[in-house]
Amino acid sequence: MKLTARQLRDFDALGYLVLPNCFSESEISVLRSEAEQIFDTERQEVWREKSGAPRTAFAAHTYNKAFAILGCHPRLIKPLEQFFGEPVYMHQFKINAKAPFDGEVWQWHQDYGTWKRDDGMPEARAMNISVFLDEVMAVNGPLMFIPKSHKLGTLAAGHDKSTTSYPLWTLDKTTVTKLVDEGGIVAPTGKPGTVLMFHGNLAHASPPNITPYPRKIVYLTLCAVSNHITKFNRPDFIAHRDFTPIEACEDDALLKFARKCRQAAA
Ligand SMILES: O=C(O)CCC(=O)C(=O)O
Repeated sequence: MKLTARQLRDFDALGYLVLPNCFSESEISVLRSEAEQIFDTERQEVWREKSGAPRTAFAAHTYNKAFAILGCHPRLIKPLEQFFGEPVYMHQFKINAKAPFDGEVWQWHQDYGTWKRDDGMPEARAMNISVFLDEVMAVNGPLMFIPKSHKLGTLAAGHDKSTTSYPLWTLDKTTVTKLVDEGGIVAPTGKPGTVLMFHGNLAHASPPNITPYPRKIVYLTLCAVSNHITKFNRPDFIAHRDFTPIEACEDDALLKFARKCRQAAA
């Protein structure tokens, strides 16, 4: 999958790109059911909300076959190789659950703020490319972006270690108000299989999910290999230390895996 000149221009102007219908329901349904099984396990990589509901499963590409395939899927790897003009490695991989009724807030932040301060990533030459496993709606805790905020570099932030179970460098209310005056707020929605890529400096957040609708999203944080991290403060299942360039798998690898799972279950 190659981004068009128009898509690259839109990304540069706004800081994000929505790519609907990237993965079929057959591909997504196997990922969805594997994610649910992972969230049911007690592993150090599965973090929970204060209520005990699942929040994030880190590094599933290292212990689950379906997510290992997704972690090298050409529909995700190729656009970012194209964007950075070089091979990429996996800086972080997470499945965020945003559980029905219990999924908590993600405060306003820029991802690169954390990658720079905690992981010593030299430049904002990494970004999230995410895949919706459930339908993301206006009401079930969608990601909210402040368009154009990626143009302002890395902003001052405070280290929030208390609001949720996951420490984050967050933006204060005055900063967010100024950014929103300029760019407004958008909350991209979409069917399962939608892909969303966003710049490492794009300010974003998500509200709690108080609906019965699940909202699972997988995030691959892909970093240009020459821009690998230099500090190792966080556990390696959160900030990976393997800077090997990812080699993309075949485009139909997930479909073949889904078919095998269906045959095994029949
Ligand atoms: O999944 C979400 O709702 C937010 C995730 C997020 O902001 C992040 O991973 O940086």
